[in-house]
Amino acid sequence: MNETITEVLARVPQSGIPVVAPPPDSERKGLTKKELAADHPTWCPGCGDFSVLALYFKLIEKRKLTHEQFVSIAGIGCSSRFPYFVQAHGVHFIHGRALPFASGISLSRPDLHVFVFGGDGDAYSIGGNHFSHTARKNVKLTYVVMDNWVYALTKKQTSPTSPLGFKSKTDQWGAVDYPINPMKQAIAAGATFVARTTSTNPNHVLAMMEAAMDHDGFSFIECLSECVEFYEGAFDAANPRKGGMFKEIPKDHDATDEQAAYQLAGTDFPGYFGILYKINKPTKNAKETEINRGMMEKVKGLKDWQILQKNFDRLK
Ligand SMILES: Cc1ncc(C[n+]2csc(CCOP(=O)(O)OP(=O)(O)O)c2C)c(N)n1
Ligand code: SF4
Ligand SMILES: [Mg+2]
Repeated sequence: MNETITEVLARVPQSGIPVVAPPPDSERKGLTKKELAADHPTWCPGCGDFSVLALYFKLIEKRKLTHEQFVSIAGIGCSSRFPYFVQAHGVHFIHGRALPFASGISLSRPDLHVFVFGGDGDAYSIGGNHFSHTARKNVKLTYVVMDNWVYALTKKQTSPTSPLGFKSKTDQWGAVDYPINPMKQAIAAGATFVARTTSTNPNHVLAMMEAAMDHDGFSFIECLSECVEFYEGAFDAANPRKGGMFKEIPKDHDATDEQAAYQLAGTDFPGYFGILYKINKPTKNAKETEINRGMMEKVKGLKDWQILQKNFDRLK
């Protein structure tokens, strides 16, 4: 009996793709923070991005990952310089295009942990469309957006998350455009894991990264990360050391409830921190693996040129 594509896809196991990379060879040791630290980061002293980098090293060390098990990818921006500072496989790609590049890696090497880093401009302006589409496709990767509410590398322009009234080189009299809400956008686009954290709370950043890495699907972390040069004090209200408040998501929040997650995401700044939304649904990786498996079955025993010939014959 011929199955429809929907029937085929319905058979795709949710865990069709390994959630974690295969364990390293017993002789291989996991990387240490010391081994991972590359050149001296060129960020300004006090930049929030240092904390995210240090916690990424901690994550790799804690999970005993080796070079062949993960990759770090970024677009362009101060935050996107990230892969330069990680002594491991990585790519510093085009502004706003880190996600499509990372998707290609994830789909062709689903055994890898694919981590993508970037800023609010990279993610929500020039890369805004890729953000929505990667989320809806549920490509298995972790996207950490280091949001400083400004274009920092290019020296202070208004970003999509800059609040109303923010004075910048592009809004000398104060920003007039309403800022976006990244968590709401991610939920609406179909992301299956949406979390929010802040670089001033290291334990929380690490916990979010660990949970994201273990999620079988598109995991998104909105991480507040202060630009001390062009938006000093932006997140003081979320930092208890600066007289602010760090409120974790209420314990009784049901992270599978889309409406509840959307509502929490809309809470006025400083809002809530933690996992707002998390559901399981088949990844693009799992679906494509299944399609590939089916195709391989059909062409079993044929030589490459015969498969090619078959394809061209079909196009006639
Ligand atoms: C196609 C293209 N357009 C514009 C730029 C200039 N540019 C480089 S980084 C950047 C914004 C970076 O802001 P964000 O992503 O928030 O990173 P941050 O520097 O704040 O960490 C812009 C507009 C570019 N490099 N490429
Ligand atoms: S300009 Fe801002 S975001 Fe860029 S390195 Fe300096 S503090 Fe960090
Ligand atoms: Mg920015």
